[in-house]
Formats: sequence, structure tokens, C-alpha cells
Amino acid sequence: MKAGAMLSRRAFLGSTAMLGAGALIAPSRTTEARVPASFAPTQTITLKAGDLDMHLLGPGGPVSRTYAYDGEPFKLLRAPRGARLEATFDNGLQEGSTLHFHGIRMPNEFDGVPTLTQPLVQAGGRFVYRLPLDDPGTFFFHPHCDETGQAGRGLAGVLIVEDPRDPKFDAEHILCLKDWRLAADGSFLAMSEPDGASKAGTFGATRTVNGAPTLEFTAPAGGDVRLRILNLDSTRIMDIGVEGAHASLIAVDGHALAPVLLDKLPDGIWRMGPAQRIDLSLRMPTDGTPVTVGDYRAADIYQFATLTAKGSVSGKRSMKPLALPKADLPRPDMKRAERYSFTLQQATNAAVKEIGLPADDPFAKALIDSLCVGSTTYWGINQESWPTGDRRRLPPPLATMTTGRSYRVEIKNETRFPHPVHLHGHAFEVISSSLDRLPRHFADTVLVQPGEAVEVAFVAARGDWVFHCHILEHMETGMMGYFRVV
Ligand SMILES: [Cu+2]
Repeated sequence: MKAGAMLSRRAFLGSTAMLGAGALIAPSRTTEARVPASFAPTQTITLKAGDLDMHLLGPGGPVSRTYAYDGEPFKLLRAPRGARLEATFDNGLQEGSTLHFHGIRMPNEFDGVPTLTQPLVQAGGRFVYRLPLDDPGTFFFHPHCDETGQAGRGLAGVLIVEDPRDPKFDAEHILCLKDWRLAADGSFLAMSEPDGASKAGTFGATRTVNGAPTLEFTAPAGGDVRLRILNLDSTRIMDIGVEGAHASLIAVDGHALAPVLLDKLPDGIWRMGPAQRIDLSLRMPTDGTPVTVGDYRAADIYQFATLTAKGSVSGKRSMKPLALPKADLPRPDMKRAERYSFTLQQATNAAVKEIGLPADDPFAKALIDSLCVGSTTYWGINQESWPTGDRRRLPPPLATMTTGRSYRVEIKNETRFPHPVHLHGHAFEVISSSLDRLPRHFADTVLVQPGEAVEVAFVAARGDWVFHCHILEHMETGMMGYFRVV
């Protein structure tokens, strides 16, 4: 834990236990994490979270009051590889929040997890994040507090770290997929229902790409198109497929892999859960066939983008898809790696564990708000449920690791539902799946199917890093823990 303005979860809980409810919600405005001495920003920005009115049910439809950074849906940031980004988060919401830059390898103090790495940024408060952007790729950022509520209302942005060594594509499109839980009058429905939270999640029925029902593009016949596809939904797992063109997977969670033709993967799709991203390289046909990109998992196939050939490229191209430079990441030492195994489970007690106080008790309410958690427990990892369950103690870490050492972590899914499991602050190598369905690749989130065991490996970086399911309701109802790397 950091000194100074940092308020550790342990100290926080200790003080609240002694002082009672009145002391709980003392805001910590303008709290700034310690600055690494060597950090010299090359890019300085402010990101203000606030309301944004959108017509998500159609141009003539009712207004929905969403959340966004800087008043832009899925605010886009671009920075070159190697940039040093100083991002001041300005909380214009009426509730506490933080910023988590998902997938970025960074100093732990900027990871954005309230109580574990920083205090909650209260309404009107600020926090400065300092991020080294050493890995190129497709990343995103989002709050790490009341995520079902805030991310459910659209609070997320895209961070593209550009690599000057990348091949030149004829076109590039960023596609942010997100469903919305809307009533007919445009207002939001409850983000979470017990029947969803305890099972596959609570789905939105209004499906969008970049906030629109579908998108149409043109691209030169015979040309190469890069698609950066982000699953920014809180719940939905998608099977991304392409019709009408040869499409290759060239990056997962931002990290390059040797191109894999989608057609060579099981069912010709890439399955991705919330928070996962892929980059695809498409070769446009020459015959005018429309190219469609869709989610083939749902009974109603959602074809969210159509590309039509217009014009043509000059010269003859190699048959091979354009590939990205090899990912330059710490490589785990597989021979000497220490092993861990974690099992994803339904909550251990058949009965749902409650906070111990009625949810409408002011003390319970303040505690829940301060810790950004829900009031029920449905899920666990190795029989532990956090941040729900017994909140009056910081649970022990799931594992204590050593900085710079390599680890092999098996993730077993004993539940009936798939879980996209995310480890903060690292890029891990997905080395095996018991269902034998995944090419070896680097990622920050891996989808583990029911009955499946997936093994990942990484070199541990110093800090307290949360390890959780990215179906946000699962995370908020117990499927989270953390690794302490000392
Ligand atoms: Cu889950």
C-alpha cells in the first residue's frame, strides 16, 4: 500500500468499524498518487466523466441519458508506442468513480481499483494517472466502481497505441460493441437482476456498434482492411465471424499473433467475452460482394458492419494477410515457472450470503457505495468470494508472488456459464485449453468455458493486481480476488 493520501482498505475498514457510519463517506478529493521520478509525460489529457444524451432507440426516438468521457460516446485516444500518458480524471458524475486502463502494463498505483490501489474519486474529485504505453494495440478504459451501473450506461473509452512498424492498411475501423438495457421511453432498466447476476448475466436488448444499430463502410476492392473490434458490453459473449472475405485474426487484446484465418478456427468464429478485443485483417473481394461482420452466437445473428468494395488498389498483392510485428512482451520461463490452480465456482453456501445488515440500512448503503460492491454473493474463486461476503476484512490474496518470477496459472471453470477472466497489469500467454480450442496467444482476458481448464503464464509485476470475471455482475457478486506480487 502506498503512503500519504492512500487509504488502505484495511485502515479504512478499521476506522469505520470504530467511528461508525458518519465517518464512512468522507470524500477524498484531489488525491494524487505518487509520481514515478522518471516519468516525463509526452501526452497530457483530461478525461471528464459526465452525462451524454443519446438516441439509442433510433434517430427519431426518445433520448437516453448515458455516461461518457468528454461528452463523446466511446471517447477515442490515440498515442504512439512508447508514449508517456498523463491523464487527469475529472469526475463529473454524481457518484464516485475511478479510471482503469484495461490491459496496460503500468505501475500498480495507477491501476484504478478503489480501496486496493487508490481511494475512490468522489463526485467532483480528480485523480491523475501516469501510464507508460509500451505495448502497441487496441485497449480501452472504464471505471472500476459500480461497473454494472456506470459501464452499463456507456462509460468507456478506447485507447489505441499505434506502432509505426505496422503494415499499411487501406482502411481501418474501430467497432465498439455494446448492448443497452432500455425501456421504450429511452430510460434505463435495472442493470442487474438476481436471475441474471446468478446465471449468465442480465442482457440488454438494444444492440449497437459505436452507438448505432449497424454501420456501413466502403473499402477498395482487393484492399486490406483492419478492424479493431471491442466487446464493451457488461454481459454478452459474442462469436465474431466474417462473410464475403478472407479474414484473419492478427491480434488478441491488442497483442499481435501470427495471423490465423477465422475459417480455420472452430466454427469459423472467435468467441469473445466482455472486455476482450480482436484485430482482424480483411482482404476485400473484387467482385462487389458485400462483406459482413457479425455476432453469430445469438439465435438472431447480429450483422453489425457491412463493407462494400468501391474503387480498387493498384498493383498485385501477396495472398498472405498483413501481419503485425511480433508482440514484444516479457516471456514466461515455462521450465521454472511456479504453478497455481484456481477454480471458478458458484458461491460456496447454497444460500446467498448477505451483508449482515439490511441493504437499506444507511451504514450498509455507505459501505456498499464506498467499496463499489453489490450486496449479494453468487460466485467465488477457490471457495473465496470478494468483494462481497464478509467485507469487514481484507481477504488474503489468492496468491503471493515474487516480482520478475514466472507463473503458470490454471483456471478451471466448474460452473455452468462461461467466464472471461481478466488479470490486471499483465499480458499473460494463453498456453493451453483442455478443450483444445485456442491458438497460443498473449492476452489480458481469457474466456473459460464451462468444464474447461485454461492455463496462462506470465512474468509477475510488482503490486496488488485484481483477478476477476469481466461479466461485471459476476465480479460484483464475488468472482474476484487479487494476486499480491512483492
Ligand atoms: Cu463470470
